[in-house]
Amino acid sequence: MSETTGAAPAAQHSEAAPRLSRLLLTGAAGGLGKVLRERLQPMARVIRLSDVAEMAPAAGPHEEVAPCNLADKKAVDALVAGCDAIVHLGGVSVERPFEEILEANIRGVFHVYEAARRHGVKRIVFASSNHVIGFYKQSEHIDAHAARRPDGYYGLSKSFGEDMAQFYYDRYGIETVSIRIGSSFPEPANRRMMSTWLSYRDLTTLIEKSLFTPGVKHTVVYGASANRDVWWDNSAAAHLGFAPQDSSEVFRDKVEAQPPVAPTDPNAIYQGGAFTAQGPFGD
Ligand code: NAI
Ligand code: 15L
Repeated sequence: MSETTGAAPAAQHSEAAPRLSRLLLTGAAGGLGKVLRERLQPMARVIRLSDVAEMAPAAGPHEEVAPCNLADKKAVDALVAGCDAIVHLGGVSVERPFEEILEANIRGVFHVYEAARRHGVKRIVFASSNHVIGFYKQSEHIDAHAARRPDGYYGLSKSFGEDMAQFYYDRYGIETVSIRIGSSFPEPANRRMMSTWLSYRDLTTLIEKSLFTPGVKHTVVYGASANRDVWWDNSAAAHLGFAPQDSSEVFRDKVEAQPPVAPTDPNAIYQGGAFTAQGPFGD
């Protein structure tokens, strides 16, 4: 059965004790953060919600709010203290001038890994993005070993984050699953997203697998639902056992009722769609 709305099911603390004591969720005030804070609740006794933006709704049971700018190294160090795993969603999530990306995403991810090293956190789930490989054509099928082809400064920052994850595994044994999220919204907004869509239910499952599968080292996995025309092969991440349950197919009639996209439009050519044509900035 497909999940067609963004509404979260009621989260419940089951009879079994949650597997984590304190889970840090960065970017918790953002689009995915708002959805995940409830869905991840059964996995941790407490979820520490962090963002530079105001947290709404305010903390509920099993939640605590810790405002933090990821660009502030000391603040991130204090943020991570006392946590046993991190789901790192925080940062600039679209293409922007390099200086903005540098602070939130590049310095930010360094600060998160340094704090994890200092405080003994051994598992991170990194919200990477399809924009790490955005310059592949939609006619190409790739796996996690394909050379990266970032489609902008944002994609570059996620590529850097994946390298950071690999380095901190090789040097310090901190394990990460980098999820190259496609398009995680209540429903696909356009034809391109018919391929890239990731339902909230499948995202939640993938994060759970990423947190609790033993021995992931640094795994790169594509985050897409079981869509008809998916471009990504997840065989290199088979050990996660991720089997998406949803498909964009239930939205096909609605999406295909939209005006056609010109064959020369980046949205019809590249996996990264319009991101491949944004910028330059500040000329
Ligand atoms: P979002 O933009 O709604 O949320 C990001 C959050 O990060 C915001 O609440 C923002 O205030 C916070 N943030 C930005 N700069 C910060 C800083 N310097 N310090 C602390 N917090 C800061 O994005 P969304 O859609 O929720 O995505 C979450 C993560 O997943 C992002 O890392 C994004 O790049 C990634 N992602 C999301 C996709 C999607 O389809 N929603 C697709 C691919 C990747
Ligand atoms: C992303 O990385 C963005 O964070 C999200 O807002 C969408 O634009 C998504 O990619 C996408 O490619 O659809």
